[in-house]
This record gives sequence, structure tokens and C-alpha cells, in this order.
Amino acid sequence: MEAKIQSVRASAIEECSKLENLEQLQQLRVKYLGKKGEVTQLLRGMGSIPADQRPLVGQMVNRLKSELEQLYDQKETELEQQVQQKRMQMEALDITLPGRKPKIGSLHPLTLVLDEIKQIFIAMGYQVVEGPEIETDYYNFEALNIPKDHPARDMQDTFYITEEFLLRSQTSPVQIHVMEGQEPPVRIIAPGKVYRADSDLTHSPMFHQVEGLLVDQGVTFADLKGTLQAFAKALFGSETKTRFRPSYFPFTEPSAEVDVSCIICRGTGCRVCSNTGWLEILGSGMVDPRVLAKVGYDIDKVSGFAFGMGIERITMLKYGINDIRLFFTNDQRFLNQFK
Ligand code: 2NM
Repeated sequence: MEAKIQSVRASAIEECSKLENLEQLQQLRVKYLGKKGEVTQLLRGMGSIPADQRPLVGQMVNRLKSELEQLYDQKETELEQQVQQKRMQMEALDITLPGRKPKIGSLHPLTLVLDEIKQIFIAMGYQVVEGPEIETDYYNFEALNIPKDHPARDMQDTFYITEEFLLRSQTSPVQIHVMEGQEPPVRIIAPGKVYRADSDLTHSPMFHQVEGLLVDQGVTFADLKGTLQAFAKALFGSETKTRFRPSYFPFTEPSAEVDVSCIICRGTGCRVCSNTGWLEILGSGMVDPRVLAKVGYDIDKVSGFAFGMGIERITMLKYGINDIRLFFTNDQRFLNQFK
């Protein structure tokens, strides 16, 4: 019996020394000290030994039991410390490492240019107004004197949602909404997204426009010219020259295209201006009295001028960008150049 006890003790200690983790320790506890464990079996087997030896053998087994309990508790503490140490190593911080610089965002080039344009007109007393991107046929076309058979209504140019609803192809509907709700004087600009079925290097199916409108008593073409000339100088520099060319829009009469002396070569001729010395930056005109009459204005008392420009186009001219898709593909190499 004594030999048996010694051999159980030896293997219990030997196995304990090879333990690698807490799970294995728990298994070992069960193996030796559990209900059916080897030490427990030894105690059970006491009945079969002579009565006079029982106290001594019992003492030996009990001593072994408490020895192993102590040993395993010690091992448990040791293994727990190992786990803790490994964790500390893994989570170790090198406080001498330099910090990581946070990446700082920047305004999109279209936002930069739009902000500049807004600021120029705000300084001239204009209000900035926005409106819905989904419009009705009436506000996008009918109210702007664009009749049913006009080519601008072509399915190929306009994104129709239903017969009546469409994605606005210009921001002029915003101006109609404002005029319907307000008597002159009106001095507003309407920036925002517009949609046309068109896509190549210089056309995107969604792009941004700023349209402006001024209606008051005695507004003339001279006011239009002076305003847009002041705008061009403010945006492109005081040396900028302007040129007004006759044009046509359904909602203005007369209408004019506005060119500025090339902002790259200052008018001597270069690739950007195709050697003409001029860049077209916006369309404009005196608001057709039919448009004013439709919103209920008294056309014997008031007149107005309006204009519209594409933000992408102006931004491309200003920064020498040759592909409109660069604005919408979020390439950081492109965007980071406007910090
Ligand atoms: C342009 C060119 C000329 C324009 C007209 C109006 C309104 F609502 F008053 F009739 N808003 N914007 C206009 C005039 C827009 O864009 C090239």
C-alpha cells in the first residue's frame, strides 16, 4: 500500500511539472483529487487493509491529498502569472514612439469655388436659396417658357421619373418658387445639383450650377453687364476682361454668353483657351416678360436679369483640370492638392 501511495505521488508530481496551461491543471485535479480520482480511490481502498495499519496509511493518504492540493494551488498561481505576463508583453506600449499624425480632411475643390462665388454675390446683396432636385415638368420647363415641343425637353437630355416628375436640368425652378412667394425686389442666387443625360471628359450626368436672378423696377441690360463684369473681376482677378456675345435661351430675351479673358494666359492664347484668348464662363439675359408674367409679376413695373454657370466648368478652368470625373471619384491624390 505504501508503495502504491508513493507511485501515485510520484506520477502526480511528475505530471504537474509538465503542465502548460490552466485547462490541463484542471484535468489533473480531476484525475487525482476528483470524486473518482486516484487519491480518492486510495482512501476508498482503506477497507481492505488490516485495521492496525489503517491510521498510519490513512494519515499518509491524507497528507498526500493536502500536499497535492497545495502543489496544484501553487501551480495555478504560477500559470495565472504566466498568462498575465504574456498579456502584458503583448499589450506593451513603447511610449518613445512618435505619435501618428491624424489625417486632416479638406474642402472639395467644387466647394471651394462655390463658396467663393456665393461670397461675391452675398457681398452684392444677394440671398442664397436652395430647392428640390426632383421637380415637376411645370417648374423645370413650362414656367421657364420652354414649350412642350422644345428640344431641351428631349428624353435624351432630361432624366424623367414619370410624365410629370423629373430630375431638374437647371436650378432655375428654384427662382420660380421664390418669385411665386415674394414680390420684387428679388436678388437671389440658387446653387445646387442638376442632372442631364450627358457624359464625357467635360460632361457629367450630375453637375453643379449657380443661377442668379435680380428683379426690380428699372433693371436694364446695363445692370446685367455691370454685375457680371464685377463678378468676373472678383472671381478671376481685377485684370480680367469680359466680353458679351449674343446668344439664345428660351427664358431670356435678349440673351448673352459671357466670356472672360483667359485666366491661364491672360488673353495671349494657350491650350486652355484654344488660342482664342477667351473662356466662356456663363450664360445670361434679361428675363423674358412671359416668365415674369407667369409668376404674377406686373411686367409694366418690373424687369430683371438672370444668369447661370456650371461650377465644374469654372473649377476646371481655374485649376487646369481636364477630366470632370476627377471631381466625383474621390482619389486622394487629386483631392489632397486643394489643401
Ligand atoms: C441661364 C442663362 C440665362 C435663368 C433664368 C432664370 C429665371 F428663372 F429667372 F427665368 N433663372 N436662370 C438663366 C438665364 C439661366 O443659365 C445658363
